[in-house]
Amino acid sequence: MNVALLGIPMDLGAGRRGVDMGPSALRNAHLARALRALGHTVTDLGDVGVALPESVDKLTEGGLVFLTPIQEACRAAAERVAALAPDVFPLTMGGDHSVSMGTVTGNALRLAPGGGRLGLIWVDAHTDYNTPDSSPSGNIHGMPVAHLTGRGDTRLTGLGGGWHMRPEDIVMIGIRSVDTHERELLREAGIKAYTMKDVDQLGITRIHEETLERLSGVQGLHVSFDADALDPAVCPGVGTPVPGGLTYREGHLLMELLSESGRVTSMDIVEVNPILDTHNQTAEAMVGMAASLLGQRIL
Ligand code: 6HN
Ligand code: MN
Ligand code: MN
Ligand code: MN
Repeated sequence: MNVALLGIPMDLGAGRRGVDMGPSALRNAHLARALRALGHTVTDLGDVGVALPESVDKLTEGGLVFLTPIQEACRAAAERVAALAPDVFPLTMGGDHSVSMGTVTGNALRLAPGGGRLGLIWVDAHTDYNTPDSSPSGNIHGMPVAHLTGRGDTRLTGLGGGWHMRPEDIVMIGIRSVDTHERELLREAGIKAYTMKDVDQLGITRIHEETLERLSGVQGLHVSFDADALDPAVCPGVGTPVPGGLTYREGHLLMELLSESGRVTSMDIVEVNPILDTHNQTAEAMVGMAASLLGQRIL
């Protein structure tokens, strides 16, 4: 496969600094080499330009922290991804999770003019379904899924022209932290979310089967993998750690099964924060997840 790496070194959507160094940490953990070893042709497209927080004068607009520079970076990411050939597998590297508003939009626009029917597997401790009104923090990394479905500030819901994600084409896995009003919004929207309780009770195999069954009608499938979905023992280098996450094997099994399905067409790795990490452990774990999704097998 032709894999294109693209970094979006942005920490503007998170409440703290450092996650802008995620793409460097992933490159340093030999992401390209790991994928080449699997037989893929890997092209590193470099990074999308992102404004520095120090150079932005208007910090908060309508309850959204760093709205303008985040909108600009997401638009740039969407354009870069949308321009890639249909047979290329974009592996986009955050950055905080707000980058996925751009990458998911770009991948949908790649499917069809005006945006096709993309399935979204959101692997995360959080549902990231806050709107500007429901958000307790104003941090946009807690809001990307709501905006992708067309809820929230028009400057972020408009990234794909008129295109939006269908809520029924979204499945979340690894969930264990949801804000009060966010929970109501998620229920109203009818988005399927597998909590850690579901992971414990059903197991990854059944969740994988149900997920692909639910997403059987989509044209492409995007995996957005937030490093905080994995347990903080596996991925300590994240800004919003939550105990009780996916084990190392649960993460790999999910990626291995998705890989075997042959249906995944793009991936994000987000929220890797080397400042909070030990010895780049989090980036290394996430390189392993990408390798499993792109065909690495034990035997
Ligand atoms: N992430 N629900 C919290 C908020 O501020 O909206 C945390 C969001 C975390 C987002 O980890 O991608
Ligand atoms: Mn997230
Ligand atoms: Mn998260
Ligand atoms: Mn478990």
